[in-house]
Amino acid sequence: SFGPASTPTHPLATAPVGMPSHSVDGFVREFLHELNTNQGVTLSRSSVNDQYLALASTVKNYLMARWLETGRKTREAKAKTIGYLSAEYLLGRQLGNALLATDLNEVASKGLELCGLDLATLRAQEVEPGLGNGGLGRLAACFIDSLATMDVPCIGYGIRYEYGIFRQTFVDGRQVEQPDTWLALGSPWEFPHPEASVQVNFGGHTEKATGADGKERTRWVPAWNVLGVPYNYMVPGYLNGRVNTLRLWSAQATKAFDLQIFNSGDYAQAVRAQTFAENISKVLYPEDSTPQGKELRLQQQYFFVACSLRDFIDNELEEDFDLHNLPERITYQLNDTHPVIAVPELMRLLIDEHDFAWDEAWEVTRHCFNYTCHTLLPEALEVWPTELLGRLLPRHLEIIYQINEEFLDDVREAFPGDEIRARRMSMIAEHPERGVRMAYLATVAASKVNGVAELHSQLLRDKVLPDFSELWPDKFTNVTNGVTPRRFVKLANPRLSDLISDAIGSGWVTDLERLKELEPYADDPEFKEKFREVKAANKTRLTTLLKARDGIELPDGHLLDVMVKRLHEYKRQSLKLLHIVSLYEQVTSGKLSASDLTPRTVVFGAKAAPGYKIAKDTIYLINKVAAKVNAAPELEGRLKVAFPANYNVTLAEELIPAADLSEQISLAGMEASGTGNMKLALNGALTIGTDDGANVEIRRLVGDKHFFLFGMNEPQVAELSAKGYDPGSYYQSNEQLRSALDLILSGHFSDGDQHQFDSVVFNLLNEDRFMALADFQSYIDAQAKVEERYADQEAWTRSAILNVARTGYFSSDRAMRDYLQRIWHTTPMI
Ligand code: 475
Repeated sequence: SFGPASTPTHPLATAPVGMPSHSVDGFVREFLHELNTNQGVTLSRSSVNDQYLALASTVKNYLMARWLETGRKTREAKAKTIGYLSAEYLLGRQLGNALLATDLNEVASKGLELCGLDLATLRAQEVEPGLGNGGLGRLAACFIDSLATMDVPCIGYGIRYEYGIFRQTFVDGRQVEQPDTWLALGSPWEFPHPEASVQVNFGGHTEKATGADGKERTRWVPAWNVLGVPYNYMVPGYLNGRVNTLRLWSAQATKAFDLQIFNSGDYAQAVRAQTFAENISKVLYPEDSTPQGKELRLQQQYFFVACSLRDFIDNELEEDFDLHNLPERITYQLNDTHPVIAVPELMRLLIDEHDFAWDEAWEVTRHCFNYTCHTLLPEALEVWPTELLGRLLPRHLEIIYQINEEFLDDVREAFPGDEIRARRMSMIAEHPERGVRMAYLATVAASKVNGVAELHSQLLRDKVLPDFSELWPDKFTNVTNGVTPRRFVKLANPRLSDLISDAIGSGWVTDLERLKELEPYADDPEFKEKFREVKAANKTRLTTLLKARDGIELPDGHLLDVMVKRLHEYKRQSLKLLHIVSLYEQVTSGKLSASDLTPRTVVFGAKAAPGYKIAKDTIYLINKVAAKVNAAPELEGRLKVAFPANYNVTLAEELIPAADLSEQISLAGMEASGTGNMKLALNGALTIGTDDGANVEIRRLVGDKHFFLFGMNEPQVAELSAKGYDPGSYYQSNEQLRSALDLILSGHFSDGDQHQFDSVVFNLLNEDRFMALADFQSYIDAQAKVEERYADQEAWTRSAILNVARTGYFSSDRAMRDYLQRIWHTTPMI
C-alpha cells in the first residue's frame, strides 16, 4: 500500500514538490546545495566526480516535479500504458540529454562557469550505461525517448545489469574485454526501491489439486526464489514536461532463501547462495544476434519479465481492477523473443493466481502482447530446450504445451489433413533436441507481429514465418525503425542543429519531416559553405577527442569514411578491409599513383562477441592492416585507417556528426534494418550501401543520385545461393581481388606468418557465407563513384544536404506514431 498512515495536515504535504528556479542564480544555489548535502564536500574540496554527481542531482531536481506529476496524471486518467519489455537498453550518457530535455544547457553552463567549472568536463565524467549490445538495445532507448516526447504513457522494463557491455581494449591489435564497471563511481540517475521488491520463483514441480468447489487446479511448488529490486530511471520528454519511467530490475537473495541455508549451519554456503541469486542480473550477455542457450540467460529473461508483469498489476492498477480488462490498460511490446516467457507467465498469473478459466486467460493474454522481430539469421532465433525450461519453469512449460495444442487444433481445422504443416508450425521443435521455438510462441500469442524495415518485414512473412502469415495475413505488419533526433542530431551535432534552425526554425526537433524545408538550401551557395564549415568543425572536434582518447592522429581534410556497428560476418567488415588492402597493394606495388587517391580516413568502430572467433580475428586483421597502411610513406596524407577501441553510444555521438561516408555494406537480406545508417544520413553523410534493410528506404527517399548503391539484391543473392556459390571463382577471375587476398596470405600483415589470418581468409575463399567476394567488384566500382562525387565539393555538399533534408522519415517519433496507430491502438495523453 502507498501513502501516509493518517491524513496529512501540513500544507506542503499535499502540494507537489516545487521546481528549482530556472535562473543562473537558482541553478547555482541548487548545485552547491547538492554538492554540500549529497556529496558532503565544499566546492573547494570537491573532485570532478563530486561535481558531476552534484550536477546530476541538480538536474534531477528540475525533473522531479514533472516525474511525480506524470505518474499521478497517468494513473488518474487510467490511460493505456505501453509496457516495453526489453532485455537491453543501450541508453548512452544521461546528463546531456537531461539538460536538453529541461532546456538547462545555458543556465547550467553559465552557472558552472561562475563556480569556476566547465560543463563539458563534468559531462565527460559520466560513464554511459551500456546495458545493451547494439541496434536492438539502442532502438529501445530511442523508442522510450520518443514516447516521452510525444506524451505517451510508457514504462520501459528491463534488467539492471551490474556489468553492461564489456569495455573493449586492444592488446597488440587483439580485442581484450574488460568488465564494464559503470556503477563504480556512483549512479546518480537511478532510484532504487528495495521496499517494492518482487519475489520471483524458479524450479520445483507442479501438482494438481481439486478445490472445495470441485474444480481441479494446478499449483506450482517452486524450489527456490530470488528478489527483484526495482531501480527507476527518469525518461524525460523533450521540453514537454512529461517524464516517463524506465524500471530496471536487480536480483537479490530473498530472506527465506538465506534463512534456509543459514539455518543449515553452512555459513559459507549461505553466502555463496546469495551470490548465486545476485548472479542473475550480474552481467549482460555480450552476444549480438546469436543468443546463448545458457541457463542463466533464461533465468534473466524470466526474472525481469515476472517482476515487470507483477509490478504493473500490483502498482499501476486500482486495487479492485478487473483483470479481464487488462488490455485496456496495457499493451506489452516484446522486443524480440527475449521477453517471450511473459506470455506463459501472464497465463499463469491469470489462471493460477486469479482463478481465470483457460479461455478467459488466453483471451486477455493474446490482446496484451505484440512482437517485434529484429533478425533473419536462423541462428538468432531462440529455441529453449524443453529439458531446461521444464527444470527451471515447470508450470510455464505445461502452459506452453497447452497453448501449442490448442493452436495446432486451429491449424488442423484451417488445413484439414495437412499434418506436415501442423508439424512444421509446432512451437515444439524436435531436432536437434526438443525445444520451444520462442518466435513461434510470440507469433501465436501476439496481436501483431512486425519486422523493422520494409524488406525485412517482407522476408519475415515470406521466408521465416510463411505458414503463419498464410494463416493470419493481417497479423503481420512493418514498422521501419527510427532514431531519436534529440540525441543523434540536436545533442550530438549542435553546429548542424543551429544551422538547420537558423534556416527553418527549431520545430524539426520534434517534427523531423520538416527537414524537407531544407531542400531549397541544397542549392544555396552560402548555406552550402556553412554546411561544409559545420562538417569541418565536427571533424576537428573528433580529431581532438581521438587524440586525447586513443592517441590517434586524424589527418586534416580527408574524406571521413565510417563503418561503425557490431563486428559480424554478415555486416562484412571484411569487404571494407579488402577495399583498404587493395588500395594499399596497388599503391605499394606501383600499379596506382598515390596522388590519384582521394585522401581518405577510414574509421572503424566495432566490438566482437568474446566467443566469436572469426569476428575477433577480423578485428586483429583490421588493426594489423591499419598499422601497415598508417606506416607506409607512400600513403602519407592519402590513406589512413583508425580503429578507436570501445565503440559505444558516447563515441557514436562524436563520430557520426563528422562522417562524410556511411558504410552500410551487409549482404542483401541479412541486415534487418540498421539504425546507424539513419543516424549517419541525418548528419549529412552519404551512404555507400547494398539494397538491404532500411538502406532500401533511405535510397528511395534521398534518391539514387545521392546514394551509392552496389552489390546483389536479395533475389539475386537467393538465386546465387540456389545455384551454388563458389567464392573461389571470384578469386580466380578478379585480379585486383586476388592480389589483395594474396598479400594477406603472404604474411605481409602478420610479420611473415602466413597462417595468422587463415580463419578469415580461408573462410572467405572457401565458404564466404555472406558473399563478400561476389560483391567485391561492384563495391570497388561504387567507391570510384564516391571519389568522383567527392572531387566535386559543390556536388558532394548538395548530396549531403539532400540526405539531411530527405531523411526526416527516420525519426523514432514517426516509428512510434506507426506503432501507436497500427499496433498499440492508443493516442498521446494531452
Ligand atoms: C538488427 N541483438 C538491426 C536493430 O531493430 C536492427 C540478439 C540476440 C541477443 C542479444 N542481442 C541481439 C539483435 O538481434 C540486434 O541488435 N538486432 C538488430 O536490431 C534494431 O536495426 O538490423 O541487426
